[in-house]
Amino acid sequence: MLRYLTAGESHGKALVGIMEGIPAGIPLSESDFSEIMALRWAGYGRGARKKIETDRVEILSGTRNGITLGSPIALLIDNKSTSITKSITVPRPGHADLAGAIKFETYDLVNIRERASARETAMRVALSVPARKLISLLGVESIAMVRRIGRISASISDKISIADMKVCLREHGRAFLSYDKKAIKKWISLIDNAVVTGDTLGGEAEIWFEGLPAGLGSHVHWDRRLDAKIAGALMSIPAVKAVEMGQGIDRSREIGRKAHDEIQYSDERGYWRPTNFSGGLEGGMTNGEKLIFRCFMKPLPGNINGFSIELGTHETKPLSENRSDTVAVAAMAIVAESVAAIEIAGCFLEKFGGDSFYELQTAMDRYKKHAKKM
Ligand code: EPS
Repeated sequence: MLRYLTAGESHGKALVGIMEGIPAGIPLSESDFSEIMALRWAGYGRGARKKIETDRVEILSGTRNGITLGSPIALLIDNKSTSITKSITVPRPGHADLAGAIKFETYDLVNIRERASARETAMRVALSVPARKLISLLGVESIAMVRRIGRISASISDKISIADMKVCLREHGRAFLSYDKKAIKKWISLIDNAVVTGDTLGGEAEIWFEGLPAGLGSHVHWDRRLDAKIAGALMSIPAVKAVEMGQGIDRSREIGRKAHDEIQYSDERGYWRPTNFSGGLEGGMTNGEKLIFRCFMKPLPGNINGFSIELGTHETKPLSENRSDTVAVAAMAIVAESVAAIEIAGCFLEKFGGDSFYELQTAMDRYKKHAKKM
């Protein structure tokens, strides 16, 4: 079983995280974190905070000489921006402010928004690194892309392999997680315009995982279904309001014959499907095809100018000036890929077990040989 916890307020001293259940024998050092942590900040349209934080991850426990021990892995990210002294009493619509204040019986909204902030996702991305390493050693690759910002969609060819897509993104659109130059051009003016008008934007991300064996997750109980685990993890990302597995929305409009992926067999590929409407998931389990899902983010409630009702006085007051991102869809894409990687790593551990990576790999190799013969 893989479990994790995070703690830390947006402008508190630090973010901390603990992950328990990663087996022994996986190479893990602090340099493994830098690329993905930088990618979470890379998106165009992020706020001033991006320039302040370095998001360097320190490993406090769980490794020795750069190898995991099988004991809990504790991580720390220092916050550079740490001063919030003034209280805030006018709740922002669309934020955790009001519901949180009522729930915790506080008149100071800072107490709520500091933990509700998406800053917390920095630690979840950091905690995904041991999980990402585990699944990558088992042959799994993944990628996160931006599919839409506001109403402007980018094209994403499903014919491109993850390896080629990574090269495209590096060359053309790291800050947008897209290779569609036309869409990127339109996104830039859309975002620049939103900065000028003091507004925010939402959008949609698409994530792929390749190399997953059939049979991760389980149909036998609701809480073991991989699609449920991934959807739950995605919906826990701040500002995410919807999730789609494969072409779930589009195919719900079709007749049954057009909604399911035909099964075929060849000696070199084993069982395979010419289409992938299901996004690689059937009955709550992987089916061996590429895992594809989408995650939808509402426009952030942070920057918006306007009025709201003050706590206690019930007077209409202007919203206090609030520093925020204009758009964070690219960051959300990386967070979505990260939390899904953790769920997938958990399913590998559930299926193949093992205190050491060697044990896990041996069990998986046996399973793969058996699956090929079926
Ligand atoms: C956030 C507001 C902004 C964002 C922040 C989320 O922070 P600040 O108020 O300090 O400028 O930049 O995101 C992060 C700090 C991060 O690491 O992603 C909010 O109100 O949720």
